[in-house]
Amino acid sequence: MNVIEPRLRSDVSAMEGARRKLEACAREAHELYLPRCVPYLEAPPTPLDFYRSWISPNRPCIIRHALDHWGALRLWDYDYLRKKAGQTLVSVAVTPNGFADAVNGDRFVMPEERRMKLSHVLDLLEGQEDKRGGVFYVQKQCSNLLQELPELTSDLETNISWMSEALGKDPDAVNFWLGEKAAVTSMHKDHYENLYCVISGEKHFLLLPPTDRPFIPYGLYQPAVYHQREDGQFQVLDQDGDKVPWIPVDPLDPDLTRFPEFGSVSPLRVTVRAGEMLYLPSLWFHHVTQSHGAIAVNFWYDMEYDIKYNYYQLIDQLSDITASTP
Ligand SMILES: O=C(O)CCC(=O)C(=O)O
Repeated sequence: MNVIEPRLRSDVSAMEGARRKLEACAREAHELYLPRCVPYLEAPPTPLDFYRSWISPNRPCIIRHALDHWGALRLWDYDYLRKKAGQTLVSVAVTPNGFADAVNGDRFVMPEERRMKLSHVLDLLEGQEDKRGGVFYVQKQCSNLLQELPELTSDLETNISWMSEALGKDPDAVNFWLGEKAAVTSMHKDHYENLYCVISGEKHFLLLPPTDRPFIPYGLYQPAVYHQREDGQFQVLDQDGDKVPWIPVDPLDPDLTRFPEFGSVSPLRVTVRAGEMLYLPSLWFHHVTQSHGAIAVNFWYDMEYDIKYNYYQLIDQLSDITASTP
C-alpha cells in the first residue's frame, strides 16, 4: 500500500482550499471598497482629505487642475525643450519592440541604455532621423528629471505640497518620461505612492488592485539585456545575477489558455490627459501605453511598510504557493 498518496491528496486539497479563500478575498475587496472606474477630483485636495479618502484606503483617482500653475503645461513643446535642454545628455531605453523590462520568451529583457542629447531624441521622435529599428523611451527612474534635466525644473514644482504634508515626506524620485507610441511599460507594481502628471499627449493605464494578485501569474526569468549591433540587428545578451520574478501576461491581449486565472481580473482602464494627475496607490499593478511623444513627470513617495504591506506580502506568497498546485 502506498502511504504517501493520501497525504499528497490532502496537501493538494488544502492548497485548493487556500486558493479558494484567496480568490474570495479578492472578490470581497471589489465588493467592499474598490471602484469600477477611476474617479475624478476637480481640484487639488487638502492633505487630510487626500490621506483619508485615497491614500489610506489605497484607491486611485485622477486630480484635475492640480498642475494649472505649472509653466511646463504651456511651454513644453519640442522647440522649447530643444532650446532649454537640447544639448543635455539623457539616458534613453532602446529596444527592438518597445518592451523595456519585460518577459520575452524565457528571459526578462532590459533595454539597451544609451546616453543621448535630448535634441537627438526629439529628432528621432519627429522622424527627422532614422531609428534603425529601435524604439526609444526616456524612462530612467532614478529621479532623472532632477539628475539629468535640472534645466527644466523651474517650469514645474519638484514637490507637491499637499502630498508631502499628507504623507509626512518628500518624494524619493521625480521622473521624466518621453517616448514613442510603440514604447510600452509591461505590467508590474511598485512600493511607491505615485503621482503621475501628464504634461502633453496621453498615457493609457490599465490598473489592477493588489488584492487581484491571486489571478496574476508570475514566473522567474533569466535576466538579459538588448544590444544593437553595428548592422542594426538586436541581440539578447544574458546577464549575471539571480532570476527575476516578473509577470508574463500581456493584459491587453491575455493568453487565457496559458494563464486561465487571469480571466478573473477586473481591470480599471484610464486615460490620463495633459494637465491631469493620476494618483496610483502603492502596490497596484499597472501597464502603460501612450500617444506618440507624450511627456509626463511623476513623483514617487516610498510607501509605509505597515500592516497593509505585511498583508500584501502574505497574499503574494500564498498566491505563489497555491499557484504551483498541480
Ligand atoms: O509611464 C510609463 O510608461 C510607466 C509609468 C510607471 O510605471 C510608474 O510611474 O510607475
